[in-house]
Amino acid sequence: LNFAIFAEIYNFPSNFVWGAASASYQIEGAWNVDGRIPSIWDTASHKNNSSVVDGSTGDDAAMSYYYYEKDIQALKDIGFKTYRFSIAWPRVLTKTNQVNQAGIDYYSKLIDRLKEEEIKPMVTMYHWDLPQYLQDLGGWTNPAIVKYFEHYADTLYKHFGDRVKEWITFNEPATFCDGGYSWGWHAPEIRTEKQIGGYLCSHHILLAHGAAYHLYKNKYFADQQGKVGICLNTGYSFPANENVTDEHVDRAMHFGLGRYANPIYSVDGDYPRVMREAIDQKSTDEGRRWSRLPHFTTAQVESLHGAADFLALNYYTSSLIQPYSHLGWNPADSDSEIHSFHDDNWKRSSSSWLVSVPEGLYHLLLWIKDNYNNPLVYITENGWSDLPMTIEDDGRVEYLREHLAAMSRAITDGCRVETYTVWSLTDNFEWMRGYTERFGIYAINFTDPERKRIPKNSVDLMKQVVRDNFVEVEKD
Ligand code: PNW
Repeated sequence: LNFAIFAEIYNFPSNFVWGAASASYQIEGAWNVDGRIPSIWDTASHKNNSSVVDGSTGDDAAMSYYYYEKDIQALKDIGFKTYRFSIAWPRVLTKTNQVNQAGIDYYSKLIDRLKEEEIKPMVTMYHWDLPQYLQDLGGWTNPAIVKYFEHYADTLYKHFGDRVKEWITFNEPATFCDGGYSWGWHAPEIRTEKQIGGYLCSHHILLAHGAAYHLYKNKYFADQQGKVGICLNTGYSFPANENVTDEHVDRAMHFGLGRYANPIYSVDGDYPRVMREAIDQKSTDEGRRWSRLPHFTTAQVESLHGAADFLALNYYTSSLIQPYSHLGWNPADSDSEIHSFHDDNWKRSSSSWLVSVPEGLYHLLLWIKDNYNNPLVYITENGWSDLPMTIEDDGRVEYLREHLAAMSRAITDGCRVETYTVWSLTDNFEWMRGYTERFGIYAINFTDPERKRIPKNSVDLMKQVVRDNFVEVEKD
């Protein structure tokens, strides 16, 4: 049986950039060496009865602090031209906001080595490892943090901006703001009533992003000529049945993606109107003196509006949606009053939240094009989980094929997607799931002191895609 005969081919533009992604706390290890100060993930994973399911930590992880050459080799073997990694804030600045030279030296070395191999560094400034001393001040719920982040960004531009031309301020605030400050299932594990903490977090994240963006434009752009964006994650919301309208879909999208994207990328700026009105009204009804969703001043709205050179998008999965009003019951206390769930037919990964919906990526990209005036988009994460040491990772191969095909179709339909970095280069510390769920295209046995990077079948797929600039998908 010749596979090619039964395959459809999806092409990519000739200048398309392929790569892989990672994050500091998930891979580096070396948590207490060379002046690194504690982060909220050290606190969460070290405490007694931690919420990490297997009781593990990122203390050693993939040991990329020592074995970064193995990561570079793994990228090189595929032919990847970009590497998205994050810098650990607790490695590069001390508690008194002085430079920690050892931390700077580590990233400088990594960046230089990547450039020698002609792999472009794409740097995330914040992938969830907040210095613990800042959390002790309230973390992202305290407006004072905006200044700390701006100074951190300044430090990164100053030391690395000569070589780094793609900056991502934040990774997935939708995950860590509500996870960390509303529901409490992510570090710093704080629960607050009715998302008050999560809304404060997203508000200050947006202001901190704006500050970092304008700092770059005013102080560094003339010399460094790079781009600054923010990384947002969302699925697409499919109507569960014919009674669910486009308005419901837009409402779900605005409460999810729009909460972060509208202030920066929409035509008018500021939070989505549906969100503003709903939360203000509920806050009044709850007897509050002010809204749970903070307000931007007019100057802040204007300053955030257009404050990005690209949109970094993480896409994993999608949902079916139905408004509460159709259900006649309240499945959850949510401000959007939209219930989302999975179709039983969607293929399941090893992560309970992750089902395969390639069509969602296609619809999401078109929704972004239509709602945000067709911004430049980098897909900075997309990936699939399986069990440890699954080298024959056929589930991932199929997931990646179908999602790359969906991306190709969106590009054909006018979306400006120019880069794709798969999540993740290697197996790593998967947050509260510890080492029980694996996202790498290279496997790691975490009891192996050498942390050998072992190619899974998806490495062969990515080699072929990079070489040919097309992907084949089996026909039904
Ligand atoms: C992302 N969801 O997190 C993160 O950026 C990575 O650090 C992480 O390892 C990866 O995806 C896999 O989990 C997400 O529930 C966490 O939809 C949860 C969701 C999406 C992304």
